[in-house]
Amino acid sequence: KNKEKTTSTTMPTSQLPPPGPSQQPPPQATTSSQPDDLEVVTDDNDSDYSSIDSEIPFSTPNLPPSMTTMMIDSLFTTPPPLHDPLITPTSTLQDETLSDILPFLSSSPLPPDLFTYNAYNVPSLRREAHIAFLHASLGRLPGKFVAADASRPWFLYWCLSGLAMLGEDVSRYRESVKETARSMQNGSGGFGGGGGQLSHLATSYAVVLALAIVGGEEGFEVIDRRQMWRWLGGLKQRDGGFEVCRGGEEDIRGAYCAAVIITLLDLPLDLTPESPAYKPDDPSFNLLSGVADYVRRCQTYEGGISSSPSAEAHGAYAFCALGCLSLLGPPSITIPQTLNLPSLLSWLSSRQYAPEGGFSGRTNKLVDGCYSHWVGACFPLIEAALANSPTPVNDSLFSREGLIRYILNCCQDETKRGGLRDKPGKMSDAYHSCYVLSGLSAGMHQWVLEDEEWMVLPYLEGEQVFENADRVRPVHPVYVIPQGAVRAMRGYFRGKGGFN
Ligand code: FPP
Ligand code: K
Ligand code: ZN
Repeated sequence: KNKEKTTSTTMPTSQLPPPGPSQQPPPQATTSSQPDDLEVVTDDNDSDYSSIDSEIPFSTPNLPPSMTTMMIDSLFTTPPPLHDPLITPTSTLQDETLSDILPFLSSSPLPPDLFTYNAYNVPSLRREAHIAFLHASLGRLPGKFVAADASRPWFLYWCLSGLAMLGEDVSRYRESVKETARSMQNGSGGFGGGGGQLSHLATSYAVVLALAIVGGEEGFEVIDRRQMWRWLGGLKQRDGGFEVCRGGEEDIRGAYCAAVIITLLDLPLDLTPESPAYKPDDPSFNLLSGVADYVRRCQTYEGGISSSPSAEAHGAYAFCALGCLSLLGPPSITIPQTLNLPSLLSWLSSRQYAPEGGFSGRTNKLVDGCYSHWVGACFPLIEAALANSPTPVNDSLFSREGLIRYILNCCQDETKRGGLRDKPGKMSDAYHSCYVLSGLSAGMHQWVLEDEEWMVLPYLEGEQVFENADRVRPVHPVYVIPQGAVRAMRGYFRGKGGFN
Protein backbone atom coordinates (compact mmCIF):
# COMPACT_ATOMS: atom_id res chain seq x y z
CA LYS A 1 0.00 0.00 0.00
CA ASN A 2 0.92 3.58 -0.47
CA LYS A 3 3.17 4.62 2.38
CA GLU A 4 2.77 8.33 1.84
CA LYS A 5 1.61 9.73 5.14
CA THR A 6 -2.16 9.63 5.43
CA THR A 7 -3.35 11.76 8.30
CA SER A 8 -6.62 11.25 10.11
CA THR A 9 -8.15 14.32 8.53
CA THR A 10 -9.73 14.17 5.12
CA MET A 11 -7.96 17.31 3.97
CA PRO A 12 -4.38 17.06 2.70
CA THR A 13 -3.41 19.96 4.93
CA SER A 14 0.12 20.06 3.55
CA GLN A 15 -1.42 20.81 0.21
CA LEU A 16 -4.09 23.23 1.20
CA PRO A 17 -3.29 26.55 -0.36
CA PRO A 18 -2.25 28.48 2.73
CA PRO A 19 -5.39 29.94 4.23
CA GLY A 20 -6.04 33.45 5.32
CA PRO A 21 -3.93 33.87 8.43
CA SER A 22 -5.90 33.72 11.60
CA GLN A 23 -3.33 35.36 13.83
CA GLN A 24 -5.69 38.31 14.01
CA PRO A 25 -8.42 38.56 16.65
CA PRO A 26 -9.70 35.06 17.41
CA PRO A 27 -12.35 34.00 14.94
CA GLN A 28 -15.70 35.11 16.27
CA ALA A 29 -17.90 32.06 16.30
CA THR A 30 -17.20 31.46 12.67
CA THR A 31 -19.00 28.15 12.66
CA SER A 32 -22.27 29.86 13.47
CA SER A 33 -21.82 32.39 10.68
CA GLN A 34 -22.48 29.61 8.23
CA PRO A 35 -26.03 30.08 7.01
CA ASP A 36 -28.43 27.28 7.82
CA ASP A 37 -29.30 26.58 4.25
CA LEU A 38 -25.73 25.47 3.56
CA GLU A 39 -26.30 22.55 5.89
CA VAL A 40 -26.66 19.63 3.60
CA VAL A 41 -25.03 17.04 5.81
CA THR A 42 -27.44 16.41 8.61
CA ASP A 43 -25.18 15.50 11.44
CA ASP A 44 -21.65 15.44 12.70
CA ASN A 45 -21.78 11.75 13.42
CA ASP A 46 -22.41 10.84 9.84
CA SER A 47 -19.99 7.94 9.89
CA ASP A 48 -20.21 7.65 6.18
CA TYR A 49 -18.66 11.02 5.76
CA SER A 50 -16.06 11.14 8.47
CA SER A 51 -14.80 7.75 9.39
CA ILE A 52 -14.16 5.69 6.30
CA ASP A 53 -10.90 3.84 6.52
CA SER A 54 -8.52 5.48 4.10
CA GLU A 55 -6.95 2.13 3.26
CA ILE A 56 -9.35 0.86 0.65
CA PRO A 57 -8.70 -2.78 -0.25
CA PHE A 58 -8.64 -3.74 -3.90
CA SER A 59 -11.35 -6.03 -5.04
CA THR A 60 -10.38 -8.95 -7.24
CA PRO A 61 -10.19 -7.76 -10.84
CA ASN A 62 -13.32 -8.74 -12.70
CA LEU A 63 -12.17 -8.82 -16.28
CA PRO A 64 -14.28 -6.95 -18.79
CA PRO A 65 -15.99 -8.73 -21.66
CA SER A 66 -12.85 -9.13 -23.74
CA MET A 67 -14.64 -9.52 -27.07
CA THR A 68 -15.88 -5.93 -27.05
CA THR A 69 -13.00 -4.29 -25.21
CA MET A 70 -10.15 -2.62 -27.03
CA MET A 71 -6.61 -3.43 -26.00
CA ILE A 72 -5.04 -0.86 -23.71
CA ASP A 73 -1.78 0.53 -25.07
CA SER A 74 1.04 -1.12 -23.16
CA LEU A 75 2.39 2.37 -22.40
CA PHE A 76 -0.36 2.55 -19.76
CA THR A 77 -0.07 -0.99 -18.41
CA THR A 78 3.62 -1.76 -18.01
CA PRO A 79 6.33 -0.27 -15.79
CA PRO A 80 8.83 2.06 -17.49
CA PRO A 81 11.64 0.25 -19.34
CA LEU A 82 14.35 2.19 -17.48
CA HIS A 83 14.69 2.19 -13.73
CA ASP A 84 17.05 4.60 -11.99
CA PRO A 85 19.38 2.48 -9.84
CA LEU A 86 19.66 5.19 -7.18
CA ILE A 87 17.39 4.15 -4.30
CA THR A 88 15.90 6.93 -2.17
CA PRO A 89 12.85 7.09 0.12
CA THR A 90 10.93 8.71 -2.74
CA SER A 91 12.06 6.17 -5.35
CA THR A 92 10.88 3.38 -3.05
CA LEU A 93 7.56 5.15 -2.53
CA GLN A 94 7.28 5.60 -6.28
CA ASP A 95 7.81 1.84 -6.84
CA GLU A 96 5.16 1.00 -4.24
CA THR A 97 2.75 3.57 -5.67
CA LEU A 98 3.20 2.16 -9.15
CA SER A 99 2.33 -1.34 -8.01
CA ASP A 100 -0.76 0.08 -6.27
CA ILE A 101 -1.85 1.93 -9.38
CA LEU A 102 -1.09 -0.67 -12.08
CA PRO A 103 -4.09 -2.91 -11.34
CA PHE A 104 -6.39 0.09 -11.75
CA LEU A 105 -4.85 0.88 -15.14
CA SER A 106 -4.50 -2.60 -16.57
CA SER A 107 -7.49 -4.53 -15.23
CA SER A 108 -10.92 -3.57 -13.98
CA PRO A 109 -10.88 -3.68 -10.19
CA LEU A 110 -13.51 -1.03 -9.48
CA PRO A 111 -16.73 -2.37 -7.94
CA PRO A 112 -19.18 -3.26 -10.74
CA ASP A 113 -22.18 -1.99 -8.78
CA LEU A 114 -20.69 1.53 -8.81
CA PHE A 115 -18.76 1.62 -12.10
CA THR A 116 -19.23 0.41 -15.66
CA TYR A 117 -16.29 0.11 -18.06
CA ASN A 118 -16.54 1.45 -21.59
CA ALA A 119 -15.18 -0.12 -24.78
CA TYR A 120 -11.73 1.40 -24.08
CA ASN A 121 -11.73 -0.29 -20.70
CA VAL A 122 -12.08 3.09 -18.98
CA PRO A 123 -14.51 3.36 -16.05
CA SER A 124 -17.49 5.70 -16.14
CA LEU A 125 -17.57 8.98 -14.23
CA ARG A 126 -19.60 8.58 -11.01
CA ARG A 127 -21.29 11.89 -11.65
CA GLU A 128 -24.13 11.55 -9.14
CA ALA A 129 -21.85 10.36 -6.35
CA HIS A 130 -19.44 13.25 -6.90
CA ILE A 131 -22.32 15.73 -7.01
CA ALA A 132 -23.64 14.38 -3.70
CA PHE A 133 -20.17 14.56 -2.14
CA LEU A 134 -19.72 18.20 -3.16
CA HIS A 135 -23.18 19.26 -1.94
CA ALA A 136 -22.41 17.54 1.37
CA SER A 137 -19.03 19.33 1.56
CA LEU A 138 -20.88 22.66 1.40
CA GLY A 139 -22.83 21.66 4.47
CA ARG A 140 -21.93 21.21 8.09
CA LEU A 141 -18.63 19.38 8.38
CA PRO A 142 -17.30 17.02 11.06
CA GLY A 143 -15.51 18.65 14.00
CA LYS A 144 -11.99 17.95 12.82
CA PHE A 145 -12.56 20.41 9.97
CA VAL A 146 -12.10 23.18 12.51
CA ALA A 147 -8.45 23.08 11.42
CA ALA A 148 -9.58 24.21 7.97
CA ASP A 149 -11.74 27.05 9.28
CA ALA A 150 -9.64 29.75 7.61
CA SER A 151 -10.10 27.90 4.30
CA ARG A 152 -13.89 28.18 4.30
CA PRO A 153 -13.83 30.46 1.22
CA TRP A 154 -11.86 27.76 -0.57
CA PHE A 155 -14.51 25.16 0.24
CA LEU A 156 -17.08 27.45 -1.38
CA TYR A 157 -14.96 27.76 -4.50
CA TRP A 158 -13.91 24.10 -4.74
CA CYS A 159 -17.42 22.74 -4.25
CA LEU A 160 -19.26 25.26 -6.43
CA SER A 161 -16.73 25.00 -9.22
CA GLY A 162 -16.83 21.19 -9.04
CA LEU A 163 -20.62 21.16 -9.08
CA ALA A 164 -20.71 23.53 -12.05
CA MET A 165 -18.31 21.28 -13.99
CA LEU A 166 -20.56 18.32 -13.20
CA GLY A 167 -23.51 20.20 -14.70
CA GLU A 168 -25.33 21.15 -11.48
CA ASP A 169 -27.33 24.36 -11.23
CA VAL A 170 -25.74 26.12 -8.26
CA SER A 171 -27.95 29.21 -8.25
CA ARG A 172 -29.73 27.75 -5.20
CA TYR A 173 -26.64 28.80 -3.20
CA ARG A 174 -26.88 32.47 -4.25
CA GLU A 175 -28.37 33.76 -1.05
CA SER A 176 -26.18 31.74 1.30
CA VAL A 177 -22.95 32.52 -0.58
CA LYS A 178 -23.86 36.20 -0.60
CA GLU A 179 -24.39 36.27 3.19
CA THR A 180 -21.30 34.14 3.85
CA ALA A 181 -19.23 36.49 1.67
CA ARG A 182 -20.60 39.50 3.56
CA SER A 183 -19.52 37.93 6.86
CA MET A 184 -15.97 37.45 5.55
CA GLN A 185 -15.36 40.94 4.16
CA ASN A 186 -13.25 43.44 6.10
CA GLY A 187 -14.11 47.15 6.17
CA SER A 188 -10.51 47.87 5.21
CA GLY A 189 -10.87 45.81 2.03
CA GLY A 190 -10.68 42.17 0.95
CA PHE A 191 -12.04 38.97 2.41
CA GLY A 192 -10.59 36.84 5.20
CA GLY A 193 -11.21 33.16 5.90
CA GLY A 194 -14.18 34.10 8.09
CA GLY A 195 -15.51 36.83 10.35
CA GLY A 196 -12.69 38.53 12.27
CA GLN A 197 -9.92 37.08 10.13
CA LEU A 198 -7.31 39.11 8.28
CA SER A 199 -7.94 39.69 4.57
CA HIS A 200 -5.82 37.47 2.35
CA LEU A 201 -5.43 37.34 -1.44
CA ALA A 202 -6.21 33.61 -1.60
CA THR A 203 -9.44 33.89 0.40
CA SER A 204 -10.44 37.05 -1.49
CA TYR A 205 -9.87 35.25 -4.77
CA ALA A 206 -11.95 32.28 -3.61
CA VAL A 207 -14.85 34.48 -2.39
CA VAL A 208 -14.93 36.53 -5.60
CA LEU A 209 -14.95 33.35 -7.72
CA ALA A 210 -17.67 31.79 -5.55
CA LEU A 211 -19.84 34.89 -6.04
CA ALA A 212 -19.19 34.72 -9.78
CA ILE A 213 -20.13 31.03 -9.99
CA VAL A 214 -23.47 31.38 -8.19
CA GLY A 215 -24.09 34.62 -10.09
CA GLY A 216 -26.53 37.41 -9.33
CA GLU A 217 -25.96 41.14 -9.07
CA GLU A 218 -26.95 41.30 -5.40
CA GLY A 219 -24.02 39.06 -4.65
CA PHE A 220 -21.67 41.11 -6.85
CA GLU A 221 -22.77 44.21 -4.95
CA VAL A 222 -21.50 42.75 -1.67
CA ILE A 223 -17.95 43.36 -2.90
CA ASP A 224 -16.66 46.73 -1.74
CA ARG A 225 -14.68 47.53 -4.91
CA ARG A 226 -13.21 50.75 -3.63
CA GLN A 227 -11.81 49.18 -0.49
CA MET A 228 -10.64 46.14 -2.45
CA TRP A 229 -8.66 48.48 -4.71
CA ARG A 230 -7.11 50.34 -1.76
CA TRP A 231 -6.24 47.08 -0.02
CA LEU A 232 -4.59 45.69 -3.18
CA GLY A 233 -2.56 48.88 -3.48
CA GLY A 234 -1.27 48.22 0.04
CA LEU A 235 -0.10 44.72 -0.98
CA LYS A 236 1.63 45.76 -4.22
CA GLN A 237 5.43 45.72 -4.03
CA ARG A 238 8.02 47.72 -5.95
CA ASP A 239 9.45 44.59 -7.58
CA GLY A 240 6.08 43.98 -9.27
CA GLY A 241 4.77 41.23 -6.98
CA PHE A 242 2.12 41.20 -4.25
CA GLU A 243 2.18 40.25 -0.59
CA VAL A 244 -0.61 37.74 0.08
CA CYS A 245 -1.72 39.75 3.12
CA ARG A 246 -0.53 42.82 5.02
CA GLY A 247 2.98 41.97 6.21
CA GLY A 248 2.73 38.47 4.74
CA GLU A 249 4.86 36.64 2.19
CA GLU A 250 5.20 37.80 -1.41
CA ASP A 251 4.70 35.01 -3.93
CA ILE A 252 3.31 34.17 -7.33
CA ARG A 253 -0.02 32.98 -5.89
CA GLY A 254 -0.47 36.56 -4.78
CA ALA A 255 0.22 37.90 -8.28
CA TYR A 256 -2.23 35.46 -9.89
CA CYS A 257 -5.00 36.02 -7.33
CA ALA A 258 -4.56 39.80 -7.60
CA ALA A 259 -4.65 39.73 -11.41
CA VAL A 260 -7.85 37.65 -11.31
CA ILE A 261 -9.54 40.02 -8.85
CA ILE A 262 -8.40 43.19 -10.66
CA THR A 263 -9.62 42.01 -14.07
CA LEU A 264 -12.91 40.47 -12.90
CA LEU A 265 -13.86 43.60 -10.95
CA ASP A 266 -12.38 45.96 -13.60
CA LEU A 267 -10.54 47.85 -10.85
CA PRO A 268 -8.63 51.02 -11.61
CA LEU A 269 -4.89 50.35 -11.76
CA ASP A 270 -3.46 53.50 -10.26
CA LEU A 271 -1.62 53.48 -6.96
CA THR A 272 -1.97 56.09 -4.24
CA PRO A 273 0.96 57.40 -2.18
CA GLU A 274 -0.06 55.04 0.65
CA SER A 275 1.02 52.05 -1.47
CA PRO A 276 4.51 50.68 -0.73
CA ALA A 277 4.92 50.41 -4.51
CA TYR A 278 4.04 54.05 -5.22
CA LYS A 279 6.85 55.71 -7.17
CA PRO A 280 6.63 59.50 -7.00
CA ASP A 281 9.14 59.76 -9.83
CA ASP A 282 7.20 57.25 -11.97
CA PRO A 283 3.46 57.85 -11.63
CA SER A 284 2.77 55.35 -14.42
CA PHE A 285 3.88 52.46 -12.16
CA ASN A 286 0.55 50.80 -11.33
CA LEU A 287 -1.06 47.66 -9.86
CA LEU A 288 -0.08 45.52 -12.85
CA SER A 289 3.34 47.08 -13.54
CA GLY A 290 6.30 44.78 -13.09
CA VAL A 291 4.13 41.68 -12.65
CA ALA A 292 5.65 40.07 -15.75
CA ASP A 293 9.15 40.82 -14.44
CA TYR A 294 8.23 39.22 -11.13
CA VAL A 295 6.92 36.13 -12.97
CA ARG A 296 10.10 35.99 -15.07
CA ARG A 297 12.20 35.92 -11.91
CA CYS A 298 10.23 32.86 -10.71
CA GLN A 299 11.33 30.64 -13.61
CA THR A 300 14.00 28.26 -12.32
CA TYR A 301 16.99 26.47 -13.84
CA GLU A 302 14.72 23.46 -14.41
CA GLY A 303 12.40 25.48 -16.64
CA GLY A 304 9.44 25.32 -14.24
CA ILE A 305 8.12 28.09 -12.01
CA SER A 306 8.64 28.51 -8.28
CA SER A 307 6.56 30.28 -5.64
CA SER A 308 9.04 33.15 -5.53
CA PRO A 309 12.48 33.80 -7.02
CA SER A 310 15.09 31.15 -6.08
CA ALA A 311 12.69 28.46 -4.81
CA GLU A 312 11.78 25.04 -6.24
CA ALA A 313 9.71 24.73 -9.42
CA HIS A 314 6.22 23.36 -8.76
CA GLY A 315 3.23 22.79 -11.05
CA ALA A 316 0.84 24.90 -8.99
CA TYR A 317 3.04 27.92 -9.58
CA ALA A 318 3.38 27.20 -13.30
CA PHE A 319 -0.37 27.62 -13.60
CA CYS A 320 -0.26 30.84 -11.55
CA ALA A 321 2.49 32.22 -13.80
CA LEU A 322 0.77 31.37 -17.09
CA GLY A 323 -2.63 32.51 -15.80
CA CYS A 324 -1.18 35.79 -14.65
CA LEU A 325 0.59 36.44 -17.96
CA SER A 326 -2.58 35.53 -19.90
CA LEU A 327 -4.41 38.29 -18.01
CA LEU A 328 -1.75 40.92 -18.65
CA GLY A 329 -2.14 40.75 -22.42
CA PRO A 330 -2.43 38.27 -25.29
CA PRO A 331 -0.70 35.07 -24.15
CA SER A 332 0.93 34.74 -27.59
CA ILE A 333 2.86 37.89 -26.68
CA THR A 334 3.14 37.99 -22.89
CA ILE A 335 4.20 34.36 -22.38
CA PRO A 336 7.04 34.06 -24.94
CA GLN A 337 8.19 37.57 -24.01
CA THR A 338 8.48 36.70 -20.34
CA LEU A 339 9.43 33.06 -20.08
CA ASN A 340 11.81 30.60 -21.67
CA LEU A 341 9.01 28.67 -23.33
CA PRO A 342 10.99 25.65 -24.60
CA SER A 343 12.40 24.90 -21.15
CA LEU A 344 9.01 25.46 -19.48
CA LEU A 345 7.29 23.16 -21.96
CA SER A 346 9.96 20.53 -21.45
CA TRP A 347 9.48 20.74 -17.66
CA LEU A 348 5.68 20.58 -17.96
CA SER A 349 5.89 17.56 -20.28
CA SER A 350 8.18 15.82 -17.81
CA ARG A 351 5.41 16.06 -15.23
CA GLN A 352 3.31 13.43 -17.07
CA TYR A 353 4.36 9.93 -16.11
CA ALA A 354 3.88 6.57 -17.81
CA PRO A 355 2.32 4.20 -17.13
CA GLU A 356 0.39 6.31 -14.58
CA GLY A 357 -0.82 8.89 -17.12
CA GLY A 358 -1.30 11.54 -14.41
CA PHE A 359 0.96 14.46 -13.55
CA SER A 360 3.39 15.04 -10.71
CA GLY A 361 3.85 18.46 -9.15
CA ARG A 362 7.65 18.51 -9.25
CA THR A 363 10.78 16.61 -10.24
CA ASN A 364 11.23 13.20 -8.60
CA LYS A 365 7.84 13.27 -6.91
CA LEU A 366 4.65 11.26 -7.34
CA VAL A 367 1.59 11.66 -9.54
CA ASP A 368 -1.37 13.27 -7.81
CA GLY A 369 -4.86 13.92 -9.21
CA CYS A 370 -4.83 17.63 -8.33
CA TYR A 371 -1.97 18.25 -10.75
CA SER A 372 -4.38 17.24 -13.50
CA HIS A 373 -5.39 20.86 -13.11
CA TRP A 374 -2.28 22.68 -11.93
CA VAL A 375 -0.18 21.11 -14.70
CA GLY A 376 -2.85 19.93 -17.17
CA ALA A 377 -4.51 23.34 -17.37
CA CYS A 378 -1.14 24.91 -18.31
CA PHE A 379 -1.32 23.28 -21.74
CA PRO A 380 -4.19 25.34 -23.19
CA LEU A 381 -2.28 28.46 -22.11
CA ILE A 382 0.94 27.14 -23.66
CA GLU A 383 -0.98 26.37 -26.85
CA ALA A 384 -2.31 29.93 -26.87
CA ALA A 385 1.26 31.17 -26.33
CA LEU A 386 2.35 29.24 -29.43
CA ALA A 387 -0.53 30.51 -31.58
CA ASN A 388 1.70 32.72 -33.73
CA SER A 389 4.74 30.47 -33.68
CA PRO A 390 6.15 29.13 -36.96
CA THR A 391 5.38 25.58 -35.80
CA PRO A 392 1.73 25.65 -34.73
CA VAL A 393 0.38 22.98 -32.40
CA ASN A 394 -1.94 20.75 -34.39
CA ASP A 395 -2.77 18.26 -31.68
CA SER A 396 -2.06 17.97 -27.98
CA LEU A 397 1.11 18.74 -26.09
CA PHE A 398 0.22 16.11 -23.49
CA SER A 399 -1.37 12.67 -23.57
CA ARG A 400 -5.06 13.26 -23.08
CA GLU A 401 -5.63 9.53 -23.08
CA GLY A 402 -3.11 9.05 -20.27
CA LEU A 403 -4.62 11.82 -18.15
CA ILE A 404 -8.18 10.62 -18.66
CA ARG A 405 -7.21 7.03 -17.86
CA TYR A 406 -5.47 8.14 -14.66
CA ILE A 407 -8.40 10.27 -13.53
CA LEU A 408 -11.23 7.86 -14.28
CA ASN A 409 -9.36 4.75 -13.10
CA CYS A 410 -7.44 6.07 -10.09
CA CYS A 411 -9.00 9.31 -8.83
CA GLN A 412 -12.62 8.35 -8.20
CA ASP A 413 -13.59 7.30 -4.71
CA GLU A 414 -14.74 3.70 -4.94
CA THR A 415 -17.12 3.65 -1.95
CA LYS A 416 -20.51 5.24 -1.47
CA ARG A 417 -18.71 8.37 -0.20
CA GLY A 418 -18.02 9.72 -3.75
CA GLY A 419 -15.67 12.58 -4.55
CA LEU A 420 -12.27 12.60 -6.22
CA ARG A 421 -8.82 12.00 -4.83
CA ASP A 422 -5.05 12.22 -5.20
CA LYS A 423 -4.51 8.50 -5.90
CA PRO A 424 -5.77 5.04 -4.83
CA GLY A 425 -5.61 4.68 -1.05
CA LYS A 426 -6.25 8.38 -0.41
CA MET A 427 -9.51 9.89 0.80
CA SER A 428 -11.52 12.10 -1.54
CA ASP A 429 -11.83 15.76 -0.56
CA ALA A 430 -13.26 18.98 -1.94
CA TYR A 431 -9.88 20.34 -3.10
CA HIS A 432 -9.03 17.22 -5.13
CA SER A 433 -12.59 16.95 -6.43
CA CYS A 434 -12.38 20.47 -7.86
CA TYR A 435 -8.95 20.17 -9.42
CA VAL A 436 -9.29 16.59 -10.70
CA LEU A 437 -12.51 17.62 -12.45
CA SER A 438 -10.86 20.72 -13.85
CA GLY A 439 -8.02 18.59 -15.20
CA LEU A 440 -10.56 16.17 -16.67
CA SER A 441 -12.24 19.11 -18.34
CA ALA A 442 -8.87 20.27 -19.75
CA GLY A 443 -8.34 16.75 -21.13
CA MET A 444 -11.78 16.65 -22.74
CA HIS A 445 -11.67 20.03 -24.49
CA GLN A 446 -9.41 22.08 -26.66
CA TRP A 447 -9.20 25.86 -26.45
CA VAL A 448 -8.40 28.53 -29.01
CA LEU A 449 -8.13 32.23 -28.32
CA GLU A 450 -9.66 34.31 -31.11
CA ASP A 451 -9.99 38.08 -30.88
CA GLU A 452 -9.53 37.96 -27.11
CA GLU A 453 -12.34 35.39 -26.76
CA TRP A 454 -11.61 31.88 -25.56
CA MET A 455 -13.42 29.38 -27.78
CA VAL A 456 -13.86 25.77 -26.77
CA LEU A 457 -13.80 22.76 -29.06
CA PRO A 458 -14.94 19.49 -27.53
CA TYR A 459 -12.90 16.37 -28.09
CA LEU A 460 -15.47 14.02 -29.52
CA GLU A 461 -16.47 10.56 -28.54
CA GLY A 462 -14.51 8.21 -30.76
CA GLU A 463 -11.47 10.46 -30.87
CA GLN A 464 -11.02 9.85 -27.18
CA VAL A 465 -11.29 7.08 -24.62
CA PHE A 466 -14.29 8.54 -22.77
CA GLU A 467 -17.97 8.44 -23.60
CA ASN A 468 -19.88 11.64 -24.18
CA ALA A 469 -22.11 10.94 -21.18
CA ASP A 470 -18.99 11.34 -19.03
CA ARG A 471 -17.98 14.72 -20.42
CA VAL A 472 -17.60 17.46 -17.82
CA ARG A 473 -18.32 21.10 -18.63
CA PRO A 474 -15.59 23.39 -19.90
CA VAL A 475 -14.28 26.11 -17.60
CA HIS A 476 -12.53 29.32 -18.60
CA PRO A 477 -8.83 28.43 -19.03
CA VAL A 478 -7.60 31.32 -16.86
CA TYR A 479 -10.36 31.99 -14.30
CA VAL A 480 -11.29 28.29 -13.90
CA ILE A 481 -15.03 28.99 -13.56
CA PRO A 482 -17.71 28.71 -16.26
CA GLN A 483 -17.19 31.18 -19.10
CA GLY A 484 -20.71 32.54 -18.60
CA ALA A 485 -19.84 33.40 -14.99
CA VAL A 486 -16.75 35.31 -16.14
CA ARG A 487 -18.78 37.20 -18.73
CA ALA A 488 -21.53 38.12 -16.28
CA MET A 489 -19.19 39.42 -13.59
CA ARG A 490 -16.87 41.31 -15.95
CA GLY A 491 -19.90 42.74 -17.73
CA TYR A 492 -21.40 43.92 -14.47
CA PHE A 493 -18.28 45.72 -13.27
CA ARG A 494 -17.04 46.96 -16.65
CA GLY A 495 -17.19 50.68 -16.84
CA LYS A 496 -17.97 51.13 -13.12
CA GLY A 497 -14.78 53.13 -13.33
CA GLY A 498 -12.40 54.53 -10.77
CA PHE A 499 -12.84 56.40 -7.56
CA ASN A 500 -12.04 59.94 -6.61
C1 FPP B 1 3.67 20.74 -2.36
O1 FPP B 1 2.94 19.87 -1.59
C2 FPP B 1 2.77 21.87 -2.81
C3 FPP B 1 3.21 23.09 -3.08
C4 FPP B 1 4.62 23.47 -2.91
C5 FPP B 1 2.30 24.20 -3.57
C6 FPP B 1 0.83 23.98 -3.49
C7 FPP B 1 0.07 25.17 -3.96
C8 FPP B 1 -1.15 25.06 -4.53
C9 FPP B 1 -1.74 23.72 -4.73
C10 FPP B 1 -1.98 26.20 -5.02
C11 FPP B 1 -1.35 27.55 -5.24
C12 FPP B 1 -2.20 28.44 -6.06
C13 FPP B 1 -3.15 29.33 -5.66
C14 FPP B 1 -3.92 30.08 -6.66
C15 FPP B 1 -3.46 29.61 -4.25
P1 FPP B 1 3.44 18.37 -1.31
O2 FPP B 1 4.90 18.37 -0.98
O3 FPP B 1 2.50 17.78 -0.33
O4 FPP B 1 3.17 17.65 -2.71
P2 FPP B 1 4.16 17.13 -3.86
O5 FPP B 1 4.95 16.02 -3.30
O6 FPP B 1 3.22 16.66 -4.91
O7 FPP B 1 4.98 18.30 -4.32
K1 K C 1 0.95 15.85 -3.50
ZN1 ZN D 1 -3.03 16.70 -4.52
